[in-house]
Amino acid sequence: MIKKILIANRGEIACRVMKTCRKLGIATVAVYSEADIKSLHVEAADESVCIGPAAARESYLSIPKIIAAAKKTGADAIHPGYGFLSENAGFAEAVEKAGLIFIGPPASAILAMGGKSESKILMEKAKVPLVPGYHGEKQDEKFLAGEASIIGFPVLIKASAGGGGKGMRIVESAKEFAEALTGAQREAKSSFGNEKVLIEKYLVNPRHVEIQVFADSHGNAVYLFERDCSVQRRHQKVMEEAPAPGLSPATREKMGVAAVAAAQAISYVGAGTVEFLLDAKENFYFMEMNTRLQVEHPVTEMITGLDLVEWQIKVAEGAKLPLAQKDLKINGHAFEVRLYAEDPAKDFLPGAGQIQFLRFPMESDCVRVDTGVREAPYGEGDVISIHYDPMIAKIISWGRDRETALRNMAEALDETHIAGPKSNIGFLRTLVRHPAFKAGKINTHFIQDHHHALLPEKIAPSPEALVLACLGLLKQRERQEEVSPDPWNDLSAWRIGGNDTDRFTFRDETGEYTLTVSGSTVTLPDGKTVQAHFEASGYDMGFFARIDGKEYDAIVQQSGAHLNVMYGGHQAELTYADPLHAGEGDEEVSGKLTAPMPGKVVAVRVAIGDKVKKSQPLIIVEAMKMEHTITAPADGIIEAINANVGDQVNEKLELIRFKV
Ligand code: MV4
Repeated sequence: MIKKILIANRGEIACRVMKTCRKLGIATVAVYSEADIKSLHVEAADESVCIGPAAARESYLSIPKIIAAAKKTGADAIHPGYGFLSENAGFAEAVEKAGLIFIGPPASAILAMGGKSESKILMEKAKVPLVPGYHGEKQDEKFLAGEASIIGFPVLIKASAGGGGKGMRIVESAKEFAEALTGAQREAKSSFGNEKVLIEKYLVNPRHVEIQVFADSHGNAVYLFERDCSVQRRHQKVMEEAPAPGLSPATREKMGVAAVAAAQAISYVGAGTVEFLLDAKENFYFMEMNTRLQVEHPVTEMITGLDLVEWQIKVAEGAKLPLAQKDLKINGHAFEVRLYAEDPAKDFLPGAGQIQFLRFPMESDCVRVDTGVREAPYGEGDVISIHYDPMIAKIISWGRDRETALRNMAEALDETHIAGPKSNIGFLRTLVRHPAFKAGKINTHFIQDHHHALLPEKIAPSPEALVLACLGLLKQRERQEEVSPDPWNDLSAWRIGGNDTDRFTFRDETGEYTLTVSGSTVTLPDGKTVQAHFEASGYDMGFFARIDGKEYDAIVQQSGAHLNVMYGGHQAELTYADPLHAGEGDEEVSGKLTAPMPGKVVAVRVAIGDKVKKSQPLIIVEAMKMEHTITAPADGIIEAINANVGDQVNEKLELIRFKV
């Protein structure tokens, strides 16, 4: 029996594994890098070991450091999570060699599925359907061009060692073949150090449907049905669901049987996923096998009622699978969305930085949140680090049918609020309301095909958002003046300088908006008026508001001149030109100094605790071949430094915390 598990991972997955360990009474050991000292996964573990600097290569990817941490703490097993070392055969081997249990497949199974061409040869033998194509050793241009003609155009050239779409070329006709081959080989060589390619029939609008399989060490294997992960951008999943919408029971069974055959062909043990492409006629073709637990496993848990991490641990202990195929049933429908720190408007550019405000939806039988960060601002606000994946959380919904599950997801997203790093929350809210998505009309080109509906042009802030911004600022002023509030304040109580009217000017990319507040009458930029009132709510940035009789539960978060207005599924980002602090610029004198643009830190001129003079250079960031010097805004003290020389930093990432 396993008594103590070391989790060789961080964040959301580390927290997820610990949840099951707690349930089973298994002790947990977290490992962490210097960037993760204050992370939730460290706090949640029974014990923790620091394994090195922020850079993953020197911490979460260091096999010797992780094994040493397991030895030191007396763990008897290691769970690799996903990403990092989870599909590294050398790691699985090293863990076993150290006399520890690897909670994952045998190294031989990881290796068997490691190469695209090699795995396809094995799958062909096991009678798992493959896309018509050539995946052999011969690589000369004439031969491959001949194969392409036999397959029939369009064909797809793929890097044999590849993944994630790198080294992929669609070829429409024979005359384009030679040039496309040269390009694919060059990209394969530079990305994977190996120019070997394979040729396949190009499927025009396939769906990505994957089967969850489980095998034990006694030769038993089952499938836990499928997940549809077609909604992706840049080969990154954004939304997953189970079961696949519209899939016939007959195809489901055929795919399940094929996936189990794939697992058995490589003597698989543990949790694995067999990925297929599915065409419009429900033909399915093997793509690859992921020899680990996957990010999207919760949707399978929601429709089967099982705990896949619990199964992984039991199988690793040598137990038989808890259930046989005939005992497994699909119950209802589940969705998962991945909340990322990224900017959809900038082609999903990954973001980073300190979370200023974060509220998750209430969890229930129908809503689950898997995350590695804490809600804010109860604490200091966790940091989404530039060193790791920018996923903030996964939000998972369940319903008795697809429509109900999707409605539950839409509501859960409306209850989710985040400020600080830019996030894809607005994009996700739009996605779950898209008519084609609602109708289950999805394939791997969904985001591209519906780009305009999903990523609309920036529109002017709504009147409600502007009024709520005014109320938020007035509420803040009230707190600063420490006036004890009556419920439903008369706004005129917070007038400044004896004027009859307060004037607020906000800006965003769409323009400038000025509102005036006089008593409870707010005049909008277009001259119309509304009646507005507010009442403080439980936490600092939140309040209840009534605008022309309609009620709002709002949050206004402010950092410097930057305002985030969040209310019932809406978010507006505004710049507030504060007349009392005119000329101070965007950054507060005390507070955070942030990167002016994405770039590389080339010098750090100060240390924590240093006393500095106004205008003294603190950090130099190189971007677009120019150096940008960040200087002290006033005489003060350096409280924290969040960057090292050589770090790649994103715009608005907090580099230095500064105190006057
Ligand atoms: C394909 C394909 C169409 N036809 N193979 C993309 C990543 C790589 N793992 C496999 N990929 C694809 N292979 C054939 N023969 C279309 C894709 C593809 C894709 C697959 C799954 C999820 C998203 C995708 C987005 C674009 C292309």
